[in-house]
Amino acid sequence: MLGFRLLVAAALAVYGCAAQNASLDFPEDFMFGVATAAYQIEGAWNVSGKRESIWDDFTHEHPDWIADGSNGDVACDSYHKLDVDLEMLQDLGVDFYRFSFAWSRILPEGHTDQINPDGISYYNRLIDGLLAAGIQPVATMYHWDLPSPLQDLGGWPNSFTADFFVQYARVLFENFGDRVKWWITFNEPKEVTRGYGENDKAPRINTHGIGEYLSAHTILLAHARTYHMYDEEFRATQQGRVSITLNQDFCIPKDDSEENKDAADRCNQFELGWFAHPIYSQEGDYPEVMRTRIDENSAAEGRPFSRLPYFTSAQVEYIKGTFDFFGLNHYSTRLAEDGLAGENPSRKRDGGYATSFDPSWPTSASDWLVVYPEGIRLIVNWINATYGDVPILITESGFSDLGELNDTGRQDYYREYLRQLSLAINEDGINVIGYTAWSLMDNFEWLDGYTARFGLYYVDFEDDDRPRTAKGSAELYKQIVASHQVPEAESTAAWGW
Ligand code: GBH
Repeated sequence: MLGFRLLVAAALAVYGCAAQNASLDFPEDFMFGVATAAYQIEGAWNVSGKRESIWDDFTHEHPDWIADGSNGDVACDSYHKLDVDLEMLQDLGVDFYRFSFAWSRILPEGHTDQINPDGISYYNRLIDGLLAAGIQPVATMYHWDLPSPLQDLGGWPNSFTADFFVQYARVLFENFGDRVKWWITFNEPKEVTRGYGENDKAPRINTHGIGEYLSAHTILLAHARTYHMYDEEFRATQQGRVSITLNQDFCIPKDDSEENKDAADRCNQFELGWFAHPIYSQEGDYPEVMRTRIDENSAAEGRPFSRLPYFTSAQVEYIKGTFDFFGLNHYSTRLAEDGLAGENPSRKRDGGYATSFDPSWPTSASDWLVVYPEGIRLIVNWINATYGDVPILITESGFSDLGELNDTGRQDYYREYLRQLSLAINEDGINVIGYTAWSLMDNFEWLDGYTARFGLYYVDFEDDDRPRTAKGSAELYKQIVASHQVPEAESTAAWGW
């Protein structure tokens, strides 16, 4: 009798589980959000005490480096349109809003001797507005806008920049940590290093092969120090989470050959493992394949030291484990093959791989972004296989076009990427805890200026008022957030999925 009752109970439990899986693509507690970054939306570049960052200088001194010669002086004018942004967020019904603090709005010179009260009060109004609307703030400390005076001292290749970052992080914890429970120290450190190595990001100092490794070294230490500071001084009272956001457009082998499989692995190690291995792996430090290849190349170049700096063993231990989740920005996928690319020397060349796209993959308004939905399932599986069962928060993902309101390309992208992500969760058992659409609204897209648009909301940059209009994708996302389900496409996608 007891056996029978257990059997019925078990059958009911299995049925209940299956019924739940059949009805929901994402678990009840899965979080949906949208993201922006300070320089890309705020404008107000020189008012209320804010001073210049390297992106102000870059765009002002070299409009010729930006596709449409534009800058973020006004952008979406979110500094003055906070209430409108909050209404949009509320309308979408998102669980969280990922935004970034502008370091030079809070500390105009980058240093803590001068704190700008207007900067503090702007972010207080944002955070309080979010909480009043039931939206969790997810705050990025650094989304690429280094205060110019710190660049004058050398910027990220200078190890002292870590000291200034930690002092700034303390100001953020002290002022906002009572209400912000999700912290991201750095957005995409790999992209930050491109400003010192690959010549396409501010401050565009091309010290390729050296500057990018020194910058990464400083950033990893700054991140770890910030994490430990939170542990020692703030965690007990504030009870939040602190991590970092790494980006990877996943590399898969161009064909089945062993050398191209190795090339794809090197691509993921040299781009994602570079930061992930020191923080998330069991053994810590840079990936072995980077250590070996860069040490060998440096020796062959006749250098007395490796271009990849060394951590002391105490530093390896100190950096290891400085996470509460894995922040991942993922947009696209690439094919990797064995070969030499990039300047000599450079990180790319040290990696010994070249990347390309399959011509059948749908394209976007950004030359680096193609649509390969399975890629998001593959990369979260790779992270889980490589670093263990860490909770993964997708902190950015999205699609660019030229600004259509009926943005079918973006709607297809979100539908297909989210379907693949739900398979990773439900079929593969990967611990993905949330997804963030980049972006809430069209904004200043770095070197592309305003030519490539990522928003769920359209922004009219010709109008002084910067009016926002919901696109089709805003409606779709709203529906997904509310139902935790990905609807079937209403019409056949132009791309034939
Ligand atoms: C994110 O970066 C940023 O966090 C966000 O600010 C930005 O607006 C958003 O995505 C959309 O771009 O082809 O070798 O020259 C995305 C990072 C940008 C990384 C483009 C790869 C091109 C590499 N990606 N970049 S390459």
